[in-house]
Amino acid sequence: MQTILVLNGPNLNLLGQREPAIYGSETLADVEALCAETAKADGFAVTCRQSNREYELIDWIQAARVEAAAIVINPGAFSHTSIAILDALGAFEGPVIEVHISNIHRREAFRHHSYVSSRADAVIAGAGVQGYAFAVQRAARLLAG
Ligand code: DHK
Repeated sequence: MQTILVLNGPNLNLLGQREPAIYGSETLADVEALCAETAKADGFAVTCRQSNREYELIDWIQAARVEAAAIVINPGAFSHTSIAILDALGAFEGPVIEVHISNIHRREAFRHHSYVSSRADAVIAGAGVQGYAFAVQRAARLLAG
């Protein structure tokens, strides 16, 4: 069974507690369960990881070159700052789906640009945590050809 790597960046460990008016009341555990359930329905497995550290996300993206068929990533604030994460994703050959829980285009100007988007095969923003389910479904569809 092929694996979809689901990566969450900084502060997403606080989902459900952090600014619920923006990010909702569901927890990271809820999101990871949703991804696993969605992937299973399409015949895929997921590996879910979260880190507040840029280097750790980069190491997991590099490992995905041999361990995963697709990546679903919410880079958190690193979306807006990290050329290093963009470069790591550039070295990954499978589909990359970028997720933002909030609609970053309706928020502060500094959130409007994401470095990751230039590598992403699809970008989902503003769908709440349901965006992760859409992202996993899209990755599964791209992998199924
Ligand atoms: C999550 C974050 O932590 C922010 O830094 C981004 C993103 C938006 C989200 O909507 O999931 O700007």
